[in-house]
Amino acid sequence: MTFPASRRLHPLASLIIAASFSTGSTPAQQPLKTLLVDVDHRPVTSLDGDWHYLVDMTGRSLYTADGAVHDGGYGMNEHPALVGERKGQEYDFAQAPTLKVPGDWNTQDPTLFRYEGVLWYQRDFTWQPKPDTRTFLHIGAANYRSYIWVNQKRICDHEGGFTPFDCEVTSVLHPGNNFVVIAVDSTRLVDGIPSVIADWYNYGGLTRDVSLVDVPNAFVDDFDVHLKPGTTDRLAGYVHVVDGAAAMPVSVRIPEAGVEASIKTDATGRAEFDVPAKSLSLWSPDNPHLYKVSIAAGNDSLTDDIGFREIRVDGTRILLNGKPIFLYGVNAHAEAPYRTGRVDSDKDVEAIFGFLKDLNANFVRLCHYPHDERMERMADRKGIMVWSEIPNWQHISFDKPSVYAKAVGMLQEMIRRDRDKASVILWSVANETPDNPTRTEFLSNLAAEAHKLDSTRLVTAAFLQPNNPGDTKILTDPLAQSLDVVGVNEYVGWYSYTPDQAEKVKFVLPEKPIIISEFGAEAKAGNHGPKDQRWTEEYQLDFYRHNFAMLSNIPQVRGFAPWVLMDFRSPTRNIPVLQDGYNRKGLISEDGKKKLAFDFIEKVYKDHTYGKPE
Ligand code: GCB
Repeated sequence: MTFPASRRLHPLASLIIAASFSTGSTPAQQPLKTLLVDVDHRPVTSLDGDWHYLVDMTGRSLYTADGAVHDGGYGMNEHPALVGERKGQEYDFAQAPTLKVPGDWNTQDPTLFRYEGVLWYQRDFTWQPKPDTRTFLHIGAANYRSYIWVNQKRICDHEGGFTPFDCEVTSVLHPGNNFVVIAVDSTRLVDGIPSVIADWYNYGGLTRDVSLVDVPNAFVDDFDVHLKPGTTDRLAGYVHVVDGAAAMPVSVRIPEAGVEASIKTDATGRAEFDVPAKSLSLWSPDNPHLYKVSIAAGNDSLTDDIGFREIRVDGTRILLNGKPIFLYGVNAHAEAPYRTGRVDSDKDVEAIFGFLKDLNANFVRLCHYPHDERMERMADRKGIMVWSEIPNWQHISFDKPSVYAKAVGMLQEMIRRDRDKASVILWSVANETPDNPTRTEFLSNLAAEAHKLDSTRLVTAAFLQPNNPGDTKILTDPLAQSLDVVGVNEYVGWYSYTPDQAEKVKFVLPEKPIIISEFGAEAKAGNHGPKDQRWTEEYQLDFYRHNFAMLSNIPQVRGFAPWVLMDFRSPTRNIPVLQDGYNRKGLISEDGKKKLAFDFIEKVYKDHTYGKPE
C-alpha cells in the first residue's frame, strides 16, 4: 500500500492523525491529512448526490478476523467476472442501488432503519488535474468510522461522527474517470466517543457534504481573526500556511474596517497580526454584523464572513462586549424537522432557526456533538449565541489514553472548523459525566486544551443535578474549577419530585456563571389532560411554570436552555403510543407542532420574566 509522501503539517495535525488512526488499522505511511477551514467559502467540486451502496453486515470485506482493516475488499471496486476464472469478491457497485449524500442511511431505506454496521459507498467522478494544484477530499462528517479508497488506493481513515476531515488525493487522481469508495462503520464502541449508550439515534453514513477542494501547492489551512480581548478597536490572530516558502508574505484585508495587514510566515508557517481597525460594529444578537475578510498567501486566497465581539466572564457574570448578558436559549439535537433523520440541508437549518426566532431565543445549545456547519453560519447571521459540544456523553472510557487522544482530536476538529464564527461563545467538553478522579483529570486536561486552542472563548461542561439527600442540592464536582461557565442539567418535576414541589428545592452551586443547560419534561403533542397527568401538554407546561420560578432563585444563573426544542428519535424511549421511539421532551413535536410549553417560554423570553444578566 502506498500513500502520498507526508509533508509539513500544521502543528495540530499530528495529534489528529494519531486520534484518527487509533482503531487498529495503521497504514504503513500516513498521507498529508490536515483540516481545511472555511471550505464552504472555497470553490469546490461537490461530490454530493447519488452514491451506490452495499451493506456489509458481517464487515468481512473491511475487517480481517482480528479486526484490522484489509486492503483487498470492496475498496478495489472490482466487478464479478461472468465468464472465465473467478475475479475479485462477490460484489458489484455498478449495479447497486443508491443513497443520497449527504444523508443518513437509516431514513433513506426502510430496511436500513435499524442498521448499525459497515456500509460501503461508491461513486465515479471525472477530474482534470490542474498544474501546481493539490486536491483534497473533504468530508463534512461520516458517522462513525470511515475508511477511504480513491482509484483503489487507501488514502485515509477517520474516527468520529460529527466533525470534518480532509485527505489529500493529489497523487492518486487520473485525468478523466476516477472513483472513490468509502466504508462507513456506524458500530458503537465502548472506547468510542460517544460510547455505546446515548439518548439519541445513531444515524449512520456520509451525513454531511462531500467535496473535492483544489488548493495551490502552498495553501492556507487554518486562520483566526478576532477582536483583541480588552479592546474595541484592534483585531488580532494568525494565518497558517502549509508548505510555503520561508517568510512567505501573507495579507489580511477587511476593507470595511480599514484593515490591510501585511505579515510574513515564521518557520512553522504561521503569520501573526495585531492591527488597529476603524469604528468596529461589534457582533451581538441585536447587531449580528459580519465583515468580509480576505486572506491571501502566495497563490492561495480565500474570503470569509466574520463577526467581531468579546465574550468573557467577570465573577458570576457573562459579559458580551463588556455588557452583562442573559442567555435565553434552548437545546437542539441535529434531528431534521418534519422529515426526521439527521440535519443536512439549508432547509433543515432554516426550519430550526425559524423555531428559535419564534421562541425569542438568543442562545442555542447544540447538543451533544458538533452540528452541521450551516447551523453556526446561520447563527452568525441571525445573532443567536451558540454552545458547541463534543460527544463526551455520560460514560466514556476515561481511563484510556487512546480515548483521550480521540477526544482531543474531536475538540481540535470542532474548534478548527468554527473558530471563525462569532456566534460560538462556549466550547463544551462533556455532558453529565461521573465525578471520579480519572474522569476529572481527563476532562480538566481537555478543558485546558480547549483554552490553549482558543483563548477567546469560554469553556464549559454540563453536570447532572446533584442528587444528595434532602431538598438542598449541592454541586461539589471538582471539574467545575477548570471551567469558565458551569452547565447544570436538572429534572426536578420529571425524574424526581412533582412539578409543584420544585419551589422547595434549593441549589448550592459554584460561584461561577451558571447556565441551566437542561430542564424538561415529556409531553406527547395533542395529548391533553389534567396538569398532574404525565405526558400531557398541561403537565409539561406546569413543569416549566414551577421550574422557572425555582431556577430564578439561584443568584448565579445566567442562562436557560430547556430540554429540548423538538422531539427526537431515541432508541431508549420505548413506551408505545406515548413515545414510540422518541424522546418527547420537545417544545415542538417532530412534525412541527408547538406544544403549550412553547407558548409559555416564548412569553418568558419576550418579557424577560425570569433571568438577570447580573
Ligand atoms: C439528560 C441528557 C440528555 C437526555 C435527557 C433526557 O440529562 O443530557 O441527553 O436526552 O437528559 O431526556 O433524559
